[in-house]
Amino acid sequence: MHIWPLSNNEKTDFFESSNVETIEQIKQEALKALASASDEENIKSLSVRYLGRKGAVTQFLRNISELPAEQRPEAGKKANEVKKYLESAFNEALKRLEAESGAARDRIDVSLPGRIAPQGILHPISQITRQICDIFTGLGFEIAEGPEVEADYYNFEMLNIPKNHPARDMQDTFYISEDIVLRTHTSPIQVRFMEKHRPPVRIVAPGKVYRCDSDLTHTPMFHQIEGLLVDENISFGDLKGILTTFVHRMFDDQTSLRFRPSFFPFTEPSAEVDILCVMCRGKGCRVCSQTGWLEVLGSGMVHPAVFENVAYDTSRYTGFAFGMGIERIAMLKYGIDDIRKFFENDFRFLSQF
Ligand code: 2U9
Repeated sequence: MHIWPLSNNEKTDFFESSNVETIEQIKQEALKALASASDEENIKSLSVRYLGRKGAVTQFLRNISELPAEQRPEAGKKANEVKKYLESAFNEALKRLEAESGAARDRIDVSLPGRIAPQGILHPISQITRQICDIFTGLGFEIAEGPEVEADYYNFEMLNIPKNHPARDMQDTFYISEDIVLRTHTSPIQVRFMEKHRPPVRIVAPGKVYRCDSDLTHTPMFHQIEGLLVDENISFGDLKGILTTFVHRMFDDQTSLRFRPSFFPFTEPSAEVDILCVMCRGKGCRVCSQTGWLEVLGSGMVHPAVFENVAYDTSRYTGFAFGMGIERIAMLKYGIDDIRKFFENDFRFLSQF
């Protein structure tokens, strides 16, 4: 028998067969449909189809009054039982579905491959700084650090660079106030260290320095590493020995050095150090401006005036100091021609190191 959908012309048949058998058929058909309902929407529409205002069970109940009087009590009882039974069957089915989808949501598939987090690298300047520090710590030096915002006193005065000294113009200083500057070199670290420690002193001082300068080879902030060795009987020969070992370890044993006389207020005598061009090996190229040599370091014997400022006995102690720009060393080591590349944070550039 066809139970659903009920159309007006089917109504008559339905009345006539409206008895216990019919309501049982409605129940079986509803349960069959429920068994193949796969989602919440299906179940809810079945609930409307059988138990809703115009649903089959509701219609059946409504039409009981038209049955012969003796059939009414049993049909009514049975129809109410079916109604309750289907209500709870639909509710159960909805609950079961919810529990199943919750379990699926919470389930973790441990066989799925893990997500690989991209791994960063140290900035090339940090890598070169570490390499340089490692070479000097291997030679018995300690690492020293100090403030980037520095007193004029430590950045200049203590290093034999008085106010109005022409050497101040060389360094294009950023002034915070009349007496406070952004350090123009890492030398004040070494002055502060000498104030606190008696010789022997063997330190390297790496860090950021600031100069009001910007072009292809200069940036307002760059990195330096300076070294200081103070003890009895330290000579220019020791300076040459340490710097030669450093250059050979940083580049290779074939990289010769050339010491040229120079001037710095804090060292006397002073020398600039050239290395054999790492690109053309002395033949002459664009990088070394056809000279075959590259300037990489400044150095000298510490000026006695600097020792006097930190109350070191100049009749007993001598020492040497040196300084280099870390970007310059990194550019030569990696063949980079524009210093600004280090500061643009272009990951395509940085990820090559
Ligand atoms: C103290 C005494 C002496 C450090 C020195 C240089 C020479 C030098 C430049 C290299 C390239 C700076 O980055 S750069 O522009 N440095 O030429 N620096 S001697 O002399 C000192 C330091 C501290 C107490």
